[in-house]
Amino acid sequence: MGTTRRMLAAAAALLLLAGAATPAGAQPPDRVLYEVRGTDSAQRDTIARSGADVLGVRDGTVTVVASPAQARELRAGGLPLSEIGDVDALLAERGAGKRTAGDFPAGDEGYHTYAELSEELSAAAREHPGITRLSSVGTSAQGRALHLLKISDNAGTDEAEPEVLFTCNQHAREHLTTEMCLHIVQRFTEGYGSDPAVTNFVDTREILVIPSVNPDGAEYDIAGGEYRGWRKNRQGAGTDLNRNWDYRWGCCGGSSGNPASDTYRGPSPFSAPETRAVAGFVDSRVVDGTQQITAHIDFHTYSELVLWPFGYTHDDTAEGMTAEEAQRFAEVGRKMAASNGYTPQQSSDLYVTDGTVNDWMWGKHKILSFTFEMYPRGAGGLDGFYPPDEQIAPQTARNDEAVDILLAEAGA
Ligand code: 0X9
Ligand code: CA
Ligand code: CA
Ligand code: CA
Ligand code: ZN
Repeated sequence: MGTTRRMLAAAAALLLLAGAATPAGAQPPDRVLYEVRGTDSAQRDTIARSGADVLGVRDGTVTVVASPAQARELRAGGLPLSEIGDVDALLAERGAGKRTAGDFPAGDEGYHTYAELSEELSAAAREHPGITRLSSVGTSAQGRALHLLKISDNAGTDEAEPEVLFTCNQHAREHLTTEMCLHIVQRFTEGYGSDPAVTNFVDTREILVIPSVNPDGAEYDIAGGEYRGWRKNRQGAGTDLNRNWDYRWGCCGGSSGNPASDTYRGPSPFSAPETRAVAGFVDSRVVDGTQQITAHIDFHTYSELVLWPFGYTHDDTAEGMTAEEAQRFAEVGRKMAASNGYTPQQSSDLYVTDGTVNDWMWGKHKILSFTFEMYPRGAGGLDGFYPPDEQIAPQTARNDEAVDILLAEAGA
Protein backbone atom coordinates (compact mmCIF):
# COMPACT_ATOMS: atom_id res chain seq x y z
CA MET A 1 0.00 0.00 0.00
CA GLY A 2 1.43 3.41 -0.98
CA THR A 3 1.58 6.33 1.42
CA THR A 4 -1.41 8.10 -0.10
CA ARG A 5 -3.51 4.97 -0.09
CA ARG A 6 -2.45 4.23 3.48
CA MET A 7 -3.51 7.75 4.55
CA LEU A 8 -6.83 7.34 2.76
CA ALA A 9 -7.35 4.02 4.50
CA ALA A 10 -6.54 5.58 7.86
CA ALA A 11 -8.92 8.46 7.17
CA ALA A 12 -11.65 6.02 6.13
CA ALA A 13 -11.08 4.05 9.32
CA LEU A 14 -11.38 7.21 11.42
CA LEU A 15 -14.59 8.17 9.67
CA LEU A 16 -16.01 4.70 10.24
CA LEU A 17 -14.89 4.77 13.84
CA ALA A 18 -16.33 8.25 14.43
CA GLY A 19 -19.52 7.27 12.63
CA ALA A 20 -20.01 4.17 14.74
CA ALA A 21 -19.00 5.75 18.03
CA THR A 22 -21.65 8.49 18.14
CA PRO A 23 -24.43 7.66 15.73
CA ALA A 24 -27.17 10.21 16.41
CA GLY A 25 -30.24 8.42 17.72
CA ALA A 26 -28.88 4.96 16.83
CA GLN A 27 -29.12 1.77 18.89
CA PRO A 28 -26.28 0.98 21.27
CA PRO A 29 -23.72 -1.32 19.61
CA ASP A 30 -24.66 -5.02 19.88
CA ARG A 31 -21.18 -6.17 20.61
CA VAL A 32 -18.69 -4.42 22.83
CA LEU A 33 -15.12 -5.48 23.58
CA TYR A 34 -14.21 -5.52 27.28
CA GLU A 35 -11.24 -6.37 29.42
CA VAL A 36 -11.56 -7.90 32.90
CA ARG A 37 -8.35 -7.82 34.93
CA GLY A 38 -7.19 -10.06 37.73
CA THR A 39 -9.74 -12.85 37.27
CA ASP A 40 -9.59 -16.22 39.00
CA SER A 41 -10.83 -19.40 37.34
CA ALA A 42 -14.27 -19.26 39.05
CA GLN A 43 -14.78 -15.76 37.61
CA ARG A 44 -13.72 -16.98 34.17
CA ASP A 45 -16.27 -19.78 34.43
CA THR A 46 -18.92 -17.17 35.28
CA ILE A 47 -17.95 -15.19 32.19
CA ALA A 48 -18.06 -18.30 30.00
CA ARG A 49 -21.40 -19.36 31.53
CA SER A 50 -23.00 -16.03 30.54
CA GLY A 51 -22.54 -17.02 26.89
CA ALA A 52 -20.18 -14.09 26.26
CA ASP A 53 -17.35 -14.66 23.82
CA VAL A 54 -13.97 -15.06 25.56
CA LEU A 55 -11.30 -14.06 23.04
CA GLY A 56 -8.23 -14.61 25.13
CA VAL A 57 -6.86 -14.94 28.63
CA ARG A 58 -3.42 -13.81 29.72
CA ASP A 59 -2.18 -13.59 33.34
CA GLY A 60 -5.75 -13.37 34.63
CA THR A 61 -6.76 -10.63 32.18
CA VAL A 62 -9.73 -11.74 30.08
CA THR A 63 -10.61 -10.13 26.76
CA VAL A 64 -14.28 -10.71 26.09
CA VAL A 65 -16.97 -9.62 23.66
CA ALA A 66 -20.39 -9.23 25.28
CA SER A 67 -23.87 -8.14 24.29
CA PRO A 68 -25.45 -5.37 26.40
CA ALA A 69 -27.51 -7.99 28.28
CA GLN A 70 -24.47 -10.17 28.96
CA ALA A 71 -22.46 -7.14 30.14
CA ARG A 72 -25.27 -6.10 32.51
CA GLU A 73 -25.47 -9.61 33.94
CA LEU A 74 -21.71 -9.83 34.48
CA ARG A 75 -21.48 -6.39 36.09
CA ALA A 76 -24.46 -7.20 38.33
CA GLY A 77 -22.46 -10.25 39.42
CA GLY A 78 -19.60 -7.95 40.47
CA LEU A 79 -17.20 -8.42 37.57
CA PRO A 80 -15.27 -5.24 36.75
CA LEU A 81 -15.72 -4.93 32.98
CA SER A 82 -13.74 -2.11 31.40
CA GLU A 83 -14.84 -1.10 27.95
CA ILE A 84 -12.29 -1.19 25.13
CA GLY A 85 -14.59 -0.30 22.24
CA ASP A 86 -17.36 -1.18 19.84
CA VAL A 87 -16.49 -4.39 18.00
CA ASP A 88 -17.83 -3.40 14.60
CA ALA A 89 -15.93 -0.12 14.66
CA LEU A 90 -12.72 -1.88 15.68
CA LEU A 91 -13.13 -4.41 12.87
CA ALA A 92 -13.80 -1.68 10.32
CA GLU A 93 -10.48 -0.14 11.34
CA ARG A 94 -8.61 -3.41 10.81
CA GLY A 95 -10.14 -4.22 7.41
CA ALA A 96 -10.20 -0.74 5.91
CA GLY A 97 -8.60 -0.39 2.52
CA LYS A 98 -8.97 -1.82 -0.93
CA ARG A 99 -9.93 -5.41 -1.46
CA THR A 100 -11.23 -7.78 -4.06
CA ALA A 101 -14.71 -9.08 -3.20
CA GLY A 102 -14.49 -12.47 -1.51
CA ASP A 103 -10.76 -12.18 -0.89
CA PHE A 104 -8.89 -11.18 2.24
CA PRO A 105 -8.31 -7.44 2.65
CA ALA A 106 -5.45 -5.73 0.84
CA GLY A 107 -2.19 -6.70 2.50
CA ASP A 108 -3.62 -9.99 3.84
CA GLU A 109 -3.82 -11.85 0.52
CA GLY A 110 -1.33 -14.42 1.84
CA TYR A 111 -4.27 -16.06 3.64
CA HIS A 112 -6.16 -18.68 1.63
CA THR A 113 -9.83 -18.34 0.76
CA TYR A 114 -11.80 -21.58 0.48
CA ALA A 115 -11.27 -21.66 -3.31
CA GLU A 116 -7.53 -21.12 -2.87
CA LEU A 117 -7.34 -23.75 -0.15
CA SER A 118 -9.15 -26.26 -2.37
CA GLU A 119 -6.72 -25.53 -5.20
CA GLU A 120 -3.64 -25.92 -2.94
CA LEU A 121 -4.88 -29.31 -1.75
CA SER A 122 -5.58 -30.45 -5.31
CA ALA A 123 -2.10 -29.32 -6.33
CA ALA A 124 -0.48 -31.18 -3.41
CA ALA A 125 -2.38 -34.35 -4.37
CA ARG A 126 -1.54 -33.92 -8.08
CA GLU A 127 2.15 -33.26 -7.50
CA HIS A 128 2.65 -36.00 -4.88
CA PRO A 129 0.30 -38.79 -6.00
CA GLY A 130 2.23 -41.63 -4.30
CA ILE A 131 2.01 -40.21 -0.80
CA THR A 132 -1.36 -38.42 -0.80
CA ARG A 133 -5.03 -39.17 -1.03
CA LEU A 134 -7.50 -36.28 -1.23
CA SER A 135 -11.11 -36.85 -0.19
CA SER A 136 -13.66 -35.24 2.07
CA VAL A 137 -15.35 -36.25 5.31
CA GLY A 138 -18.65 -34.69 4.24
CA THR A 139 -20.12 -31.29 3.52
CA SER A 140 -20.82 -28.12 5.48
CA ALA A 141 -24.28 -26.66 6.14
CA GLN A 142 -23.98 -24.66 2.91
CA GLY A 143 -22.64 -27.61 0.94
CA ARG A 144 -18.89 -26.99 0.84
CA ALA A 145 -16.69 -30.09 0.88
CA LEU A 146 -14.88 -30.67 4.17
CA HIS A 147 -11.53 -31.63 2.64
CA LEU A 148 -9.40 -34.41 4.06
CA LEU A 149 -5.85 -35.00 2.87
CA LYS A 150 -4.13 -38.22 3.91
CA ILE A 151 -0.32 -38.21 3.68
CA SER A 152 1.56 -41.51 3.94
CA ASP A 153 3.62 -43.89 1.86
CA ASN A 154 1.20 -46.07 -0.14
CA ALA A 155 -1.51 -43.53 0.66
CA GLY A 156 -4.09 -45.51 -1.30
CA THR A 157 -3.73 -48.46 1.09
CA ASP A 158 -4.92 -48.58 4.70
CA GLU A 159 -1.70 -49.74 6.33
CA ALA A 160 -1.10 -50.75 9.93
CA GLU A 161 0.56 -47.44 10.88
CA PRO A 162 -0.45 -45.06 13.68
CA GLU A 163 -2.89 -42.49 12.32
CA VAL A 164 -2.56 -38.88 13.47
CA LEU A 165 -5.25 -36.27 12.86
CA PHE A 166 -4.86 -32.51 12.53
CA THR A 167 -7.98 -30.32 12.38
CA CYS A 168 -8.15 -26.57 11.85
CA ASN A 169 -10.60 -23.67 11.59
CA GLN A 170 -13.49 -24.94 13.75
CA HIS A 171 -13.86 -21.24 14.55
CA ALA A 172 -14.47 -19.15 11.45
CA ARG A 173 -12.30 -16.11 12.23
CA GLU A 174 -9.25 -18.16 13.29
CA HIS A 175 -7.80 -18.04 9.77
CA LEU A 176 -4.20 -18.54 10.89
CA THR A 177 -5.14 -22.13 11.81
CA THR A 178 -6.16 -23.00 8.25
CA GLU A 179 -2.68 -21.86 7.26
CA MET A 180 -1.26 -24.13 9.99
CA CYS A 181 -2.92 -27.21 8.48
CA LEU A 182 -1.83 -26.14 5.00
CA HIS A 183 1.73 -25.75 6.29
CA ILE A 184 1.59 -29.32 7.64
CA VAL A 185 0.41 -30.49 4.20
CA GLN A 186 3.19 -28.65 2.40
CA ARG A 187 5.93 -29.69 4.80
CA PHE A 188 5.11 -33.41 4.65
CA THR A 189 4.59 -33.50 0.89
CA GLU A 190 7.35 -31.21 -0.36
CA GLY A 191 9.88 -32.47 2.21
CA TYR A 192 9.34 -36.13 1.41
CA GLY A 193 12.53 -37.76 0.10
CA SER A 194 14.80 -34.85 1.06
CA ASP A 195 14.09 -34.11 4.75
CA PRO A 196 14.94 -37.31 6.70
CA ALA A 197 12.58 -36.61 9.65
CA VAL A 198 9.68 -35.81 7.31
CA THR A 199 10.39 -38.87 5.19
CA ASN A 200 10.48 -41.11 8.24
CA PHE A 201 7.11 -39.85 9.53
CA VAL A 202 5.46 -40.16 6.12
CA ASP A 203 6.77 -43.74 5.85
CA THR A 204 5.68 -44.81 9.34
CA ARG A 205 2.49 -42.82 10.04
CA GLU A 206 -0.77 -42.00 8.31
CA ILE A 207 -1.10 -38.23 8.61
CA LEU A 208 -4.70 -36.98 8.26
CA VAL A 209 -5.33 -33.26 7.76
CA ILE A 210 -8.70 -31.46 7.73
CA PRO A 211 -7.66 -27.84 7.05
CA SER A 212 -11.09 -26.24 7.43
CA VAL A 213 -13.82 -27.73 9.60
CA ASN A 214 -15.88 -24.54 9.18
CA PRO A 215 -15.49 -23.26 5.60
CA ASP A 216 -18.93 -21.55 5.56
CA GLY A 217 -18.04 -19.47 8.60
CA ALA A 218 -14.57 -18.63 7.28
CA GLU A 219 -15.95 -17.43 3.93
CA TYR A 220 -18.67 -15.42 5.67
CA ASP A 221 -16.05 -13.79 7.88
CA ILE A 222 -14.24 -12.31 4.87
CA ALA A 223 -17.17 -11.85 2.48
CA GLY A 224 -18.30 -8.41 3.63
CA GLY A 225 -16.56 -5.08 3.37
CA GLU A 226 -14.52 -5.87 6.45
CA TYR A 227 -13.66 -8.75 8.76
CA ARG A 228 -16.77 -9.74 10.68
CA GLY A 229 -15.21 -11.35 13.74
CA TRP A 230 -17.48 -14.37 13.09
CA ARG A 231 -16.93 -17.51 15.19
CA LYS A 232 -19.73 -20.03 14.56
CA ASN A 233 -20.90 -22.06 11.58
CA ARG A 234 -23.61 -20.73 9.20
CA GLN A 235 -26.54 -22.94 10.11
CA GLY A 236 -29.40 -20.69 11.23
CA ALA A 237 -28.04 -18.17 13.73
CA GLY A 238 -24.88 -20.27 13.89
CA THR A 239 -23.65 -23.01 16.20
CA ASP A 240 -20.32 -22.91 18.02
CA LEU A 241 -18.83 -26.11 16.60
CA ASN A 242 -16.53 -26.47 19.58
CA ARG A 243 -19.54 -26.78 21.91
CA ASN A 244 -21.49 -29.23 19.70
CA TRP A 245 -19.55 -32.51 20.28
CA ASP A 246 -21.36 -35.40 21.86
CA TYR A 247 -19.45 -35.96 25.07
CA ARG A 248 -21.15 -34.51 28.15
CA TRP A 249 -22.73 -32.02 25.73
CA GLY A 250 -24.12 -28.99 27.56
CA CYS A 251 -23.41 -30.63 30.91
CA CYS A 252 -21.63 -28.06 32.92
CA GLY A 253 -22.27 -24.42 32.17
CA GLY A 254 -19.51 -24.37 29.57
CA SER A 255 -21.73 -23.44 26.63
CA SER A 256 -24.91 -21.48 25.91
CA GLY A 257 -28.44 -22.62 25.05
CA ASN A 258 -29.20 -19.24 23.47
CA PRO A 259 -28.90 -19.31 19.65
CA ALA A 260 -27.75 -15.67 19.67
CA SER A 261 -24.75 -16.50 21.85
CA ASP A 262 -21.32 -16.95 20.34
CA THR A 263 -20.97 -20.15 22.37
CA TYR A 264 -24.34 -21.63 21.36
CA ARG A 265 -24.09 -25.43 21.61
CA GLY A 266 -26.82 -26.12 19.04
CA PRO A 267 -30.20 -27.82 19.68
CA SER A 268 -28.66 -31.28 20.12
CA PRO A 269 -25.22 -32.91 20.07
CA PHE A 270 -23.82 -33.13 16.54
CA SER A 271 -26.66 -30.96 15.21
CA ALA A 272 -24.03 -29.25 13.04
CA PRO A 273 -23.18 -31.13 9.83
CA GLU A 274 -19.53 -30.14 10.24
CA THR A 275 -18.99 -31.77 13.65
CA ARG A 276 -21.12 -34.76 12.62
CA ALA A 277 -18.98 -35.27 9.51
CA VAL A 278 -15.65 -35.09 11.33
CA ALA A 279 -16.96 -37.35 14.11
CA GLY A 280 -18.31 -39.81 11.53
CA PHE A 281 -14.89 -39.97 9.95
CA VAL A 282 -13.17 -40.57 13.29
CA ASP A 283 -15.77 -43.24 14.20
CA SER A 284 -15.03 -44.90 10.85
CA ARG A 285 -11.39 -45.30 11.83
CA VAL A 286 -12.34 -47.99 14.35
CA VAL A 287 -11.12 -51.10 12.55
CA ASP A 288 -11.71 -54.51 14.13
CA GLY A 289 -12.62 -52.80 17.37
CA THR A 290 -9.46 -50.65 17.50
CA GLN A 291 -9.40 -46.90 16.90
CA GLN A 292 -6.57 -46.29 14.41
CA ILE A 293 -6.12 -42.60 15.22
CA THR A 294 -3.94 -42.32 18.30
CA ALA A 295 -3.20 -38.59 18.47
CA HIS A 296 -4.82 -35.31 17.43
CA ILE A 297 -4.33 -31.56 17.51
CA ASP A 298 -7.17 -29.09 16.94
CA PHE A 299 -5.70 -25.68 16.12
CA HIS A 300 -7.27 -22.43 17.37
CA THR A 301 -6.17 -18.85 17.94
CA TYR A 302 -5.19 -17.10 20.10
CA SER A 303 -3.20 -16.98 23.41
CA GLU A 304 -0.25 -19.34 22.70
CA LEU A 305 -1.43 -22.25 24.80
CA VAL A 306 -1.23 -26.04 24.69
CA LEU A 307 -4.45 -27.42 26.23
CA TRP A 308 -5.60 -30.93 27.10
CA PRO A 309 -8.85 -32.51 28.34
CA PHE A 310 -11.04 -32.58 30.21
CA GLY A 311 -12.54 -29.16 29.63
CA TYR A 312 -15.91 -29.86 31.24
CA THR A 313 -14.48 -30.19 34.75
CA HIS A 314 -11.73 -28.60 36.83
CA ASP A 315 -10.87 -32.03 38.21
CA ASP A 316 -7.60 -33.45 36.89
CA THR A 317 -8.98 -36.98 37.02
CA ALA A 318 -12.54 -38.08 36.27
CA GLU A 319 -14.44 -41.03 34.87
CA GLY A 320 -12.43 -41.87 31.77
CA MET A 321 -9.26 -40.05 32.91
CA THR A 322 -7.00 -41.86 35.34
CA ALA A 323 -4.12 -40.17 37.14
CA GLU A 324 -1.68 -41.97 34.80
CA GLU A 325 -3.56 -40.75 31.73
CA ALA A 326 -3.71 -37.17 33.04
CA GLN A 327 0.02 -37.44 33.70
CA ARG A 328 0.70 -38.51 30.10
CA PHE A 329 -1.33 -35.57 28.74
CA ALA A 330 0.61 -33.19 30.96
CA GLU A 331 3.97 -34.68 29.98
CA VAL A 332 3.36 -34.61 26.23
CA GLY A 333 1.67 -31.19 26.49
CA ARG A 334 4.59 -29.71 28.39
CA LYS A 335 7.11 -31.19 25.97
CA MET A 336 5.31 -29.68 22.98
CA ALA A 337 4.96 -26.34 24.79
CA ALA A 338 8.68 -26.32 25.57
CA SER A 339 9.33 -26.56 21.83
CA ASN A 340 7.14 -23.63 20.73
CA GLY A 341 7.14 -21.38 23.79
CA TYR A 342 3.41 -21.77 24.45
CA THR A 343 1.96 -22.23 27.95
CA PRO A 344 0.79 -25.77 28.80
CA GLN A 345 -2.33 -26.40 30.93
CA GLN A 346 -5.47 -28.49 31.33
CA SER A 347 -8.09 -26.70 29.23
CA SER A 348 -10.47 -26.05 32.13
CA ASP A 349 -7.70 -24.05 33.87
CA LEU A 350 -8.65 -21.41 31.30
CA TYR A 351 -12.42 -21.73 31.76
CA VAL A 352 -14.87 -24.63 31.76
CA THR A 353 -16.23 -25.67 28.36
CA ASP A 354 -18.51 -28.55 27.45
CA GLY A 355 -19.07 -30.25 24.12
CA THR A 356 -15.53 -29.59 22.86
CA VAL A 357 -13.62 -31.72 20.40
CA ASN A 358 -10.87 -32.77 22.82
CA ASP A 359 -13.31 -34.12 25.41
CA TRP A 360 -15.03 -36.20 22.72
CA MET A 361 -11.81 -37.47 21.07
CA TRP A 362 -10.45 -38.63 24.42
CA GLY A 363 -13.71 -39.47 26.18
CA LYS A 364 -15.09 -41.59 23.35
CA HIS A 365 -11.99 -42.80 21.50
CA LYS A 366 -9.02 -42.46 23.87
CA ILE A 367 -7.25 -40.33 21.26
CA LEU A 368 -4.44 -38.20 22.74
CA SER A 369 -6.15 -34.94 21.77
CA PHE A 370 -4.82 -31.41 22.29
CA THR A 371 -5.94 -27.88 21.47
CA PHE A 372 -3.25 -25.41 20.39
CA GLU A 373 -4.13 -21.75 20.75
CA MET A 374 -1.73 -20.09 18.32
CA TYR A 375 -0.23 -16.60 17.98
CA PRO A 376 -0.56 -13.96 19.30
CA ARG A 377 0.07 -14.38 23.02
CA GLY A 378 -1.34 -11.11 24.26
CA ALA A 379 -4.88 -9.92 24.80
CA GLY A 380 -5.12 -7.98 21.55
CA GLY A 381 -8.92 -7.87 21.26
CA LEU A 382 -10.44 -8.78 17.90
CA ASP A 383 -7.15 -7.86 16.17
CA GLY A 384 -5.68 -11.00 17.68
CA PHE A 385 -7.65 -13.05 15.14
CA TYR A 386 -6.23 -11.10 12.21
CA PRO A 387 -2.44 -11.03 12.38
CA PRO A 388 -0.83 -9.65 9.21
CA ASP A 389 -0.11 -12.34 6.65
CA GLU A 390 3.64 -11.84 7.24
CA GLN A 391 3.05 -13.86 10.43
CA ILE A 392 1.84 -16.96 8.56
CA ALA A 393 5.28 -18.41 7.78
CA PRO A 394 6.94 -17.86 11.19
CA GLN A 395 3.90 -18.79 13.28
CA THR A 396 3.16 -22.02 11.43
CA ALA A 397 6.81 -23.16 11.25
CA ARG A 398 7.01 -22.46 14.98
CA ASN A 399 4.91 -25.60 15.54
CA ASP A 400 7.02 -27.97 13.40
CA GLU A 401 8.78 -29.51 16.38
CA ALA A 402 5.55 -29.83 18.39
CA VAL A 403 3.89 -31.61 15.45
CA ASP A 404 6.88 -33.96 15.26
CA ILE A 405 6.68 -34.65 19.00
CA LEU A 406 3.04 -35.67 18.61
CA LEU A 407 3.80 -37.83 15.56
CA ALA A 408 6.50 -39.59 17.59
CA GLU A 409 4.16 -40.04 20.60
CA ALA A 410 1.50 -41.50 18.32
CA GLY A 411 3.71 -44.55 17.91
CA ALA A 412 4.32 -44.97 21.64
O1 0X9 B 1 -13.35 -21.78 23.69
C1 0X9 B 1 -12.85 -22.51 22.82
O2 0X9 B 1 -13.51 -23.25 22.09
C2 0X9 B 1 -11.34 -22.51 22.64
N1 0X9 B 1 -10.83 -21.16 22.69
S1 0X9 B 1 -11.15 -20.12 21.48
O3 0X9 B 1 -10.72 -18.80 21.91
N2 0X9 B 1 -10.29 -20.48 20.21
O4 0X9 B 1 -12.55 -20.20 21.17
C3 0X9 B 1 -10.69 -23.25 23.79
C4 0X9 B 1 -11.20 -24.60 24.03
C5 0X9 B 1 -10.37 -25.28 25.04
N3 0X9 B 1 -11.14 -25.80 26.12
C6 0X9 B 1 -11.34 -25.13 27.31
N4 0X9 B 1 -10.92 -23.92 27.52
N5 0X9 B 1 -11.96 -25.78 28.28
CA1 CA C 1 0.75 -8.23 4.37
CA1 CA D 1 1.59 -45.82 4.70
CA1 CA E 1 -4.19 -47.45 8.86
ZN1 ZN F 1 -11.18 -21.24 18.55
